[in-house]
Amino acid sequence: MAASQQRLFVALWPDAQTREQIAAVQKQVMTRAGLLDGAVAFDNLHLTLLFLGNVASADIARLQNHLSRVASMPFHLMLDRWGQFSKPGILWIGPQQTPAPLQQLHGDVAAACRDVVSVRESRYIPHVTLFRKLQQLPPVDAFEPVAWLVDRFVLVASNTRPQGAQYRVLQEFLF
Ligand code: 2AM
Repeated sequence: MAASQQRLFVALWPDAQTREQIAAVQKQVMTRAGLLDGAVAFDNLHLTLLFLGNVASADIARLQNHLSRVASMPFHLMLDRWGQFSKPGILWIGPQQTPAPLQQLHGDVAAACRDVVSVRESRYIPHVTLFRKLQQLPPVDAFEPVAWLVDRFVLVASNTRPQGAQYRVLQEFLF
């Protein structure tokens, strides 16, 4: 029987080369700080555009339809700064300056989703989480900025399990 609802989010999903570069930054911290736990799994690395939470399965096709109307030009995104959310021990990398097309895309995705599901307003901080649930945030060094050519976004279903989240890309939306 199909689940009556799914936990969803909209994200930028790194291409293979960008994913490797992000993972290299993650590895650099692990090696230097001797971290054993908390690293986000390689396949799960992503940048959230909008977290939707639980969405009724019956609404997903309509959501996909609305998202397919979101347009953008491809744009460059430079991941060149560290950031942290100290409460859940999150360490991330993100852009020093949010490119205008990314801010626009976030707004357009939110507007498209709002027609179908309720979307909470909060300040958008674009980031790729590298580590979660760290007891102590490790010292971080300068890193080789990751240059990402963004030409699509994805709708993702998240299955939270005790051994970690499992993500499944439901649809890719090319610009
Ligand atoms: P995070 O990387 O900072 O944890 C899937 O859970 C994605 O949605 C993650 O990238 C997560 O961001 C993001 N997200 C945003 N708000 C969330 C929330 N309230 N609960 C869970 N994930 C959230």
